Amino acid sequence: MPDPSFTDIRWFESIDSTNRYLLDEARGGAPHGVVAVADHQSAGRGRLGRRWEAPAGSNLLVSVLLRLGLPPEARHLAAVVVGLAAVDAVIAECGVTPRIKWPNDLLGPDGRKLAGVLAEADLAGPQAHGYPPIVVGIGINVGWPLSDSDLPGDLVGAVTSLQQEAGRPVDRSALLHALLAALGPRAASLGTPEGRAEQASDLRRCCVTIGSQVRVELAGGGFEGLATDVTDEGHLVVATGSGSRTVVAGDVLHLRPAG
Ligand code: BT5
Repeated sequence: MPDPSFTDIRWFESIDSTNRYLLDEARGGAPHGVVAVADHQSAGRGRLGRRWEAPAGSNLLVSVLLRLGLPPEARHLAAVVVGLAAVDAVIAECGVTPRIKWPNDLLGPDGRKLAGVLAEADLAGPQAHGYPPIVVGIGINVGWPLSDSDLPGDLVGAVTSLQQEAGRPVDRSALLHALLAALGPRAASLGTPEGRAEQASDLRRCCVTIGSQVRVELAGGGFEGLATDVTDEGHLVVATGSGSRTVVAGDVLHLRPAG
């Protein structure tokens, strides 16, 4: 059974972006827990203005509206719990164990991308407990791509799907319900510092970035170092020649994987 918070599920045959839809709904006062799902997005969003690709009817494209009253320093954990719930759901439904690449990609066993998460806060709208609602969207590659020949050139070798990894078709609706069931308790636990620390420690357990040599790309430039930990707020700690740096948001390239 899905958590009662995530029972208002609005399933669209086609929409521009489920994140855009829920941000607009949030501005109109929609409550915590509304879920938007699409068979197809005409303008699926990645982070930093990038695009999210998925042929109609093939993958799980879902967003949730979270009004958790999270203080700004803990806001990243909203995206973390969606990523962790997706890991739970993939393990339960497919028997495949994805790892998380910080900040929030799910990777298959050989490091190809299975899913991506996009969190957007409505900083302009009416706020929950003084803090903005957050829309977290996730695209999980369920039935597409079936092989590299399905992919545009720039994604060849970098992307996989649950069907490829599990070796059999995976049901999108069952995956969605498993994700929402796992998300309920994870999102609720963000209400206390202890719960937030618990989610961060679950992230540590499945974060393949920790122990990897990384390049961090930031708006004003980048740097390299060894990713050593994530903080209780879910931020990445990177040891560099000139000391330790904590990364709140940014793109990470794994230069040399852990182990
Ligand atoms: C992400 O961005 O990984 C976040 C993706 C979030 C998509 C969901 S779907 C439901 C909700 N509604 C939305 O409009 N968005 C969310 P980023 O880390 O920026 O990755 C984007 C990059 O991944 C692209 O520039 C491509 O290189 C690559 N990419 C595009 N489609 C992909 C796919 N299906 N699988 C793997 N990689 C993909």
